[in-house]
Amino acid sequence: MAHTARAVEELFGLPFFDLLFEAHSTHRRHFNANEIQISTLLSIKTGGCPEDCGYCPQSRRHHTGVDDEDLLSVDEVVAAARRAKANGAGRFCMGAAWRGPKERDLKRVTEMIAAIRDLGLETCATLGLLRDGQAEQLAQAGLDYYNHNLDTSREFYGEVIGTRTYDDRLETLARVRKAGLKVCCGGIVGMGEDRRDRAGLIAQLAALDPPPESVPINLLVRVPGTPLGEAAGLEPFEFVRTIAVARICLPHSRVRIAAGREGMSEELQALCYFAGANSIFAGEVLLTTPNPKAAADQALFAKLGLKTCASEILEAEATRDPEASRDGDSAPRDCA
Ligand code: SAM
Ligand code: DTB
Ligand code: SF4
Repeated sequence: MAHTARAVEELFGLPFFDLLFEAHSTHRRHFNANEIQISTLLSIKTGGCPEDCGYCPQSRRHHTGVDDEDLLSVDEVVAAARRAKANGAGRFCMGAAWRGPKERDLKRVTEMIAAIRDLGLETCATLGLLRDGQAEQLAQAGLDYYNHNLDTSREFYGEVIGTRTYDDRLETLARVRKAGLKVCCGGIVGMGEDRRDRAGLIAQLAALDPPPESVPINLLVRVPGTPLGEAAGLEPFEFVRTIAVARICLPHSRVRIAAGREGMSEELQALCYFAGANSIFAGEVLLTTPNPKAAADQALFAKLGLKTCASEILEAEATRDPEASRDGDSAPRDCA
């Protein structure tokens, strides 16, 4: 279904319970509403990034105390992936503070991907802009997902990022799709954008053809020393509305509460899960900022009767059911 930005903005304006009812009904039609997918994040190359993203503690233009470190070794990353698997993660995501990968670095990342997939984990990488042929190299190594966010609406984008354009990002997303990778693409809210921008972002995500399989919604983590370190923040019900609208407009996608869960109450997270969020990052740090402890997440899941799901892709392969991990299936997806 095509969603114009205006139509999406109208969804935002529904009475809260009407919006939640529609979102939760959509959620149940396409997913098991009691299951959550868990990804673990690792920063494989931290800090010193040449880009100027106004929210990011890893830009070398901002003074945040995040040091410029080298790309980790394959052994270090595989050891972290083993720990993640032991802690119940189904997907292992690697982030690098680059504008985009250099060929030599990409080679090491492809070795990491192959080794992690051998452990029985889905793999995801977020390495910045990709040039021609790089997405294919990642696909060949066995990468499942590539994360590259649009971050906000086209209109608000220039307020936050100056060193690469919205179209640069769309181009990378097209390369990722063309190489046969699954797309993980979302954005950030709470940067001082208005509702129209949040609607514009979701309309743009829903207009990707096909839409992203995975949609991270980051609530800005305000890091002192970044231009957005003192942003006003977002009213919690507006965050729930954003999740709900994303669920309605992207009915087949996994919607993830990405950054920003640290500091959210259990009740707020529960409302987000009811509104259609069905994925999180687990582990005590995201890339450089804190995230809730695994034990706190598990305690909340137990209170809500939520189960975590293992790897959808690898399970589907194991049962030789290639349809199970595809978008567009009409039966609710059950991934445990
Ligand atoms: N350097 C690569 C890039 O930008 O494409 C990959 C890593 S970058 C840190 C991945 C995403 O993290 C960004 O697109 C942004 O959406 C999110 N992010 C970064 N800093 C954040 C913050 N302070 N709060 C919330 N999300 C953040
Ligand atoms: C995404 O959308 N959010 C994650 C992941 N993709 C790479 C990153 C969040 C980073 C939050 C700030 C930090 O920890 O440095
Ligand atoms: Fe660099 Fe990515 Fe941070 Fe932008 S979001 S400054 S590209 S690490």
